[in-house]
Amino acid sequence: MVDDPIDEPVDDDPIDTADLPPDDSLGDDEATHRGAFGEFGGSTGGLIERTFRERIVLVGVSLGGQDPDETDASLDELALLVDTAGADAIDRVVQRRVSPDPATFIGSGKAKEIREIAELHDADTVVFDDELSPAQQFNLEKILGRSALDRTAVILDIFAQNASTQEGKAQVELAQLRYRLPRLRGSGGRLSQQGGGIGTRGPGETQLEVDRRRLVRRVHKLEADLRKVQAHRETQSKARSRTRNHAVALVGYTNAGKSSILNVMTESDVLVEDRLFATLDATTRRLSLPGGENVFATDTVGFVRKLPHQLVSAFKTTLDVVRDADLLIHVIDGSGPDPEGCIDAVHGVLEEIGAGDVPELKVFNKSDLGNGSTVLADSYEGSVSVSAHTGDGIEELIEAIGDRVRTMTETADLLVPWDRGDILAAVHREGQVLSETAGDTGMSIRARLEPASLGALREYLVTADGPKE
Ligand SMILES: Nc1nc2c(ncn2[C@@H]2O[C@H](COP(=O)(O)OP(=O)(O)OP(=O)(O)O)[C@@H](O)[C@H]2O)c(=O)[nH]1
Ligand SMILES: [Mg+2]
Repeated sequence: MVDDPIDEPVDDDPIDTADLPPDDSLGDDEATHRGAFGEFGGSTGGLIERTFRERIVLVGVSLGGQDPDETDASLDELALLVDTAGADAIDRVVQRRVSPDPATFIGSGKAKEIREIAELHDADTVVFDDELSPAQQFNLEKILGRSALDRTAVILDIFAQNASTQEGKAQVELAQLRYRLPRLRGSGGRLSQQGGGIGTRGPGETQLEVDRRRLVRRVHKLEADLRKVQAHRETQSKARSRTRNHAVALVGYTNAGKSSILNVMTESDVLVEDRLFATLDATTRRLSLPGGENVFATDTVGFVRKLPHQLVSAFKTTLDVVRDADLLIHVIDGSGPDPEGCIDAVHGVLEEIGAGDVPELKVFNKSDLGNGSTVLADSYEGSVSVSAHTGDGIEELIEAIGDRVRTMTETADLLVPWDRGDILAAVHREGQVLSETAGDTGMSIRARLEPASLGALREYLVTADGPKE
């Protein structure tokens, strides 16, 4: 960055894909083009160097009347994110400002101060807790003489490391590309390893155009691929709704224990790790409830404060599961430092993905690590305290899920005459049959049905025992 010839602060330069000329320079190349990052972002595909542990200075800004404790908590989390990404946070700088500086976010005086701190520590990179515009990032790198990244870049980096399935990889790559595209011009050596073409004027501009076109094409390809996955998901979810099994989704802050809870509830072996964003792909398991009915339970990606919007939109297909669920099992680490802050952050993301109205059941996990979970469960009505490790409270949790699901359907007894095979089929299709007894005049069936189906079948009802047994 230091020897970059552009001295003037630059404006944001969002890419307008419509203006880009058609690209025929790629030819067959595209078919073998393995993600943009192998080419544009170095061999690891991440923004953070991993051949050694980078030394990182963190910068947080309390804007306006923001509580400094909040900034501090957010920086603690940023340190954890940096560590998960494989680097060491060695110092932190906190600044108070009324509003962000448009050119450098923190102001150029403060930036120079941070440069001195970074030099003192021999730091490789400065990571800002807030999202920097491409121009701010570019200008900061010039002043700091080293890479300036933001929280978004760090989270994207972790996601890139953790993605394992094709869909997960595609979603992460799409998010990374959307993040990188507007930053191509301002990017320094690390982001552009194409023979020094990027960031220089003259012939470099042409190279930049080529790079952009490639990335834009890649974005379109990924979007198309993900749309196909989404169409497939929709077919699956239609099939699911025909069987009338309810769907619950485990949501919550990253590392709260969602996968662990799914595992103990369904005796599965979904990956559990003491690291942020261990789960990126949705896994669905059948969960048998005490009343005999089944629900589909899906484990989902964890949330975090200031989750990058690029990721939220790229993970749309995964997160649709959450929006379409009948019930959310909101897992909270009851032993964590700020459970309430985590709850708020999760609610924020749920709103963002259109799942704000899905009913939720709060589950305070890790009750084996102190009484935090039980105290919290007492203060939130209808919530449960559990430990995925010891199994404490899991039975109660499953019962609570059963109770909540039961309020969504009604149990009814029906008598279906033998000559009405069509009605018999309809009961099976639309409801969950709990028992069937062959009688003289027809089949006696006890089934859970949604109010609409119940209405259509009322002719065959023997009793309907209301929403709860
Ligand atoms: N002490 C204790 N640790 C737990 C409990 N449940 C989960 N953990 C630990 O918490 C860490 C995270 O658990 P996961 O189940 O991977 O959490 P997650 O919510 O799925 O996390 P992400 O997928 O990364 O968002 C792991 O180290 C677990 O062993 C619990 O009840 N007690
Ligand atoms: Mg998980």
